[in-house]
Amino acid sequence: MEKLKIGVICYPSLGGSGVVATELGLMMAKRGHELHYITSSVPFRLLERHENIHFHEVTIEGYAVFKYPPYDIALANQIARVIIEEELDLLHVHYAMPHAVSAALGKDMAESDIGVITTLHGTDVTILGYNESLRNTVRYGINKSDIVTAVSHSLKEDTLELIEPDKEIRVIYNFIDEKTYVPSDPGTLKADLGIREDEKVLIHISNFRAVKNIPDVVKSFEQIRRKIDAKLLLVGEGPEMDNIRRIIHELGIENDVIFTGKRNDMAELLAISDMMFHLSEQEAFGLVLLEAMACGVPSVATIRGGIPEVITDGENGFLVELGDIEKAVERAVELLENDELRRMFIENGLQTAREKFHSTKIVDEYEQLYYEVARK
Ligand code: GMT
Repeated sequence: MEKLKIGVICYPSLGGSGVVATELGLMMAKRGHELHYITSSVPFRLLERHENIHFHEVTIEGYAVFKYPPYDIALANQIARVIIEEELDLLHVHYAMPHAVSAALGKDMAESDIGVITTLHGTDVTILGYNESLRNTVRYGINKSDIVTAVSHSLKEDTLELIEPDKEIRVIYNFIDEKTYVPSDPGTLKADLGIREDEKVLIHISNFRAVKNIPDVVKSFEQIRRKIDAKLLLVGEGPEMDNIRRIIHELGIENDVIFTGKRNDMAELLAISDMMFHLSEQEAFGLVLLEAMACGVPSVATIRGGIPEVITDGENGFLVELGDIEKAVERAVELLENDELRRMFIENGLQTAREKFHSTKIVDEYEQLYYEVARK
């Protein structure tokens, strides 16, 4: 098959969409395609370099004259330049806002007929879709794309309902790199973090946005630790940090909660964890749930958005209603105390990750779309 030159537009900072865009690019590069990332900085997971991966930084010069630096325009300008100079075959855009709009503008500026695939990841629809002034812009970005994908059926349905686009939406699930996310030997990490061997470890990984509903994680944990010796690992950082620290202080559980900050050793952190706690208000997919599953860590999570497409309640994890702290505590204690149940969830979870979300299958699906829109 012909090797393609693919322009990738994504958010380079902490977040599942950047992770998926990066892992997908690395796997495509290994298949011989040439990837051109057009972003404001090197995507944070692009640690593993590959000769087929190139980076084109978006910079904004002379922004002091503007009240708001026009990033979207600068991005469009860079997209146009890269389309022409690198003779790209297609663009893969992650996140409708503003990337799909910048891609449409960049394509127009380049006077190009290049194919555009937009992948919807979540809050570009589930939060911005409620914003009257942005909904039309999201719809425009979607309608200007040749192919639109969503990371779950739930997100597809939300998009059709909230945005009412003229486009068909195809579902392609997220995936993880199975070489990185495997059950592994925890080494001394537990002791290094000051956790006793006999203590259970609950882990929450996110970008600490309000939508992650971390107060419920912390409040539930306070009740769980009354019954079980445990520590809570909070991995990542973001806008809710101060609020969460305040709640932890009010609950008097500072000594049992460990903030790790941003980390790249997710598999190692998961290796010392007994349970993933994820009580989001909104979640199009929940990539960290799949990462945990592949590492043999079962989750207690909310029945929201695409989460039930990843976790089947009572089979490979537990699902609870948003805000039902009592149930979340009950389920977490059950999972942490019942070894037989845990073993069953772990086995089923590993199987789900291997079969339903296998990277080869998902990367094949994207590759097929790439050939469908590529310039002939
Ligand atoms: O969850 C976030 O705040 C980050 C956001 C992103 O931009 O990466 O995540 C979204 O995309 C991920 C990858 O497809 C999904 O796993 C997350 O569920 C989705 N987040 C939300 O829908 C809130």
